[in-house]
Amino acid sequence: MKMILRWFPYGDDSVTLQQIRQTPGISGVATCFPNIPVGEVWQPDMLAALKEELNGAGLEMEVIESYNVHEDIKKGLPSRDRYIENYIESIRNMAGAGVKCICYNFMPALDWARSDMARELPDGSRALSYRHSEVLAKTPQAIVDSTLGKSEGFSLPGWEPERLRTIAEDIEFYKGMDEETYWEHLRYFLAAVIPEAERCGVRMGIHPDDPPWPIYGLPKIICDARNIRRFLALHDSPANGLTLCTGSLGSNTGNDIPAIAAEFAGRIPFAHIRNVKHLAERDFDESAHLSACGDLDMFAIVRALHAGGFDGYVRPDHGRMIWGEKARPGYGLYDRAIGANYLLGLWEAVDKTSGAGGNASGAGAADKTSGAGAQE
Ligand code: DNO
Repeated sequence: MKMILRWFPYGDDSVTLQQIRQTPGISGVATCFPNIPVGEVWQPDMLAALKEELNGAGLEMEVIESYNVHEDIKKGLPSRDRYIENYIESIRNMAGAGVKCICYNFMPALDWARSDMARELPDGSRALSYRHSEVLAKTPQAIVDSTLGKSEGFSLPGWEPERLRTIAEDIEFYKGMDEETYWEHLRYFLAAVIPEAERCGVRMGIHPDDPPWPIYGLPKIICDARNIRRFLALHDSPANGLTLCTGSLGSNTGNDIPAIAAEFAGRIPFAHIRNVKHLAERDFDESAHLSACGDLDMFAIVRALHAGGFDGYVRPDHGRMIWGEKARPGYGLYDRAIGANYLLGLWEAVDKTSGAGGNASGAGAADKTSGAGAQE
């Protein structure tokens, strides 16, 4: 297990690499090029330069999030083959730069959606939140505008302005597509991409739909255990995996997240671990990571991953804005640093009491595993 933080290059982040490096137990970052239009190839020289910057700061660049899938691929248009070729070329280039895991999603038109980017919680902190009726009461364009308007000047992953320009047409387009056709488009993509990823030693981790239920008539497919099972079987390869986003899947109160972690642990290259607090079935706030602050049992999730032999990357997910911090919504330093160390603490406790001897690695963790079982 390696603990990492998400970080955005080219001055597009309020958090510095030194701050990340000084956060105990963090071995590297999950990063991306939000400035490159979706569908273009990520060239070796950009990847090499970014890797050098990160390594120079004492951090690894083994995870890319998000390398987005062009809408034409999701729509199944004839032009998809050209975009798939570009996708594969980028995977090769990433592997050449030492990338081992790529997080992507196959959500139509919209990436994640929230009704409020900075809802004030009772303790005065601010968090992303979702109220189903508020989302449905607004047009998709109004959601896009209010989301982008609350970005504190930073790019928002999955909400690239050039992609969102066609949001209304895209949503119209998908209205005519049934879920089975959408599954077929995903299968087509995997059939082309996964063998190449496998050859390159890269593990792909699809991000679940967020929220994991249909909005605006868009097909949502990566949203529960049954569909994750179907997805993994579409292309049965260790390179075809799931990004376990506990907050996305956990927004659906019917999902048993520790059970999902247990069942799929070996096919999870990357885990985004965060908590959610429901106010109603489809209304939730993103809470602090601690189990006591939300509805998810973080200990049970970490224990299930550990027991399943999880050997991927973990990052704390969206933090709240606390202590007066101003940052990209969900991606400030303080709450994520607290979350990361809470999760590292859980992992250490599970590891030392499991008798398994530990499979932790990552900065600051590598030296702690020896003799773990001996203390029982
Ligand atoms: C939101 C993130 C998502 C995620 C992408 C992966 O903060 O969890 O944008 O990175 O869906 O492609």
